[in-house]
Amino acid sequence: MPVPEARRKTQLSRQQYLDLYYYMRLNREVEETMTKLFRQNKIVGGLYSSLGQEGISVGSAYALEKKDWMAPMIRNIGALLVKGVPPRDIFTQHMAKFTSPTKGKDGTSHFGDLQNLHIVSPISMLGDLIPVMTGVAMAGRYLGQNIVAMTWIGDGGSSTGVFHEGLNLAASQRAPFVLILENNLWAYSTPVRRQVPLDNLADRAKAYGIQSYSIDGNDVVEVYNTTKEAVDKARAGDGPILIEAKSFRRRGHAQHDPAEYVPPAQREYWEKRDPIALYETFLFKQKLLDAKGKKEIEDKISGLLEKEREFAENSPMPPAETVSEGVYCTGDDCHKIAADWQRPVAEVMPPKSNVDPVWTVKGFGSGKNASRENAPIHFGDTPSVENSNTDKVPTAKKLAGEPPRAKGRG
Ligand SMILES: Cc1ncc(C[n+]2csc(CCOP(=O)(O)OP(=O)(O)O)c2C)c(N)n1
Ligand SMILES: [Mg+2]
Repeated sequence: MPVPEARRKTQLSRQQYLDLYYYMRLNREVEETMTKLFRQNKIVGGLYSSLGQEGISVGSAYALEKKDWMAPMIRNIGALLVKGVPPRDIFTQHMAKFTSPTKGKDGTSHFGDLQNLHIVSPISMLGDLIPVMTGVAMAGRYLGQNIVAMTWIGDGGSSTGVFHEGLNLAASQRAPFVLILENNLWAYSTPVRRQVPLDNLADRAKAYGIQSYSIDGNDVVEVYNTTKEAVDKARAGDGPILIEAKSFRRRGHAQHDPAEYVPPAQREYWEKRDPIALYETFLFKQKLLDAKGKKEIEDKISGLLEKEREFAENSPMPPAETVSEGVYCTGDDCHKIAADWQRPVAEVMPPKSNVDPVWTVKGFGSGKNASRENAPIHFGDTPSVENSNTDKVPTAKKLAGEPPRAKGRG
């Protein structure tokens, strides 16, 4: 449902309207630059396009505050830009350069920024970010930070088990969490109608008793207004909210996919509804933008991207001797992740427990080291008595109150 223009105009300041335009144009230009780099064989990994879906990434991320958290998926470069990621990080990341956030260890967008921008890295397994970001939302509430967490999911991803588990968890915990469901009509080559028996994917929210909206994803102002309302409600304690933004994936799944399975009439329909062209018409009509202002924005973007692309192209590939570094986290010498406690630690930890820390299972004891009634849950892996560090891993017999055997294994 299109939002009446009167309502649209009262929501944002002139600068904010222009910000939305700037970020949508920047989103498109960053991706266009990467398409060219891909064709020059300079992109190392896969390249996914959000052509025609820029209004969703930009409008939804723009509704977040600086302190809020988000986790983007492959088609959310616009959300990264709005949150403050410089284009050079996106270019260097896709080119696997040593200057990239992952120091050349990834060829797509698997990077985040936990310290400053509050971005959790994408997880490739579709839907897994839903319980993760529910956890972030709950942690923020627990720590009294008054934050909202957001992530995105596709129409295909909304059919994974973890989507439902995650949303149910968020609902039952009333987590301050907003989920944007980008219904772009295709999941790889599968049309949405062949995989979900619903007209509106927002109806999935009914199963969890949470609020939902179904909106036009090609109308950036509608995306922003709806998301802002949802973010405000979630922050106020109304629980999680699902927003289905309807759109269309204008390119193939990734660069390798010509998407010849898409009916031409469908493509034609959506190409006429380009979100940037629609928004530009709106801005001109409302006298929020004119030809001079448009040229200024275009010059700003091309100037910025030229510098950022040059930086990326001139950056070195990772030195060979760093190949094994940073693959597995080795603790503080790898990177420090420490909780940023907003309240005294003692206040947020559970009361000290006097229960033995090993989980015992009554009558479940036939492992290598278990010979009596109760066994630690990993009984097969517990060290033999003479080698065991009894402070750390009590053996089955110790737990059962038996004297340890002198030698050998059972
Ligand atoms: C659990 C899981 N299953 C399959 C895949 C492989 N896969 C990656 S993207 C994709 C299609 C996703 O479609 P959709 O969720 O609609 O998102 P879109 O690509 O349209 O943005 C598939 C099947 C995966 N990454 N994770
Ligand atoms: Mg899809």
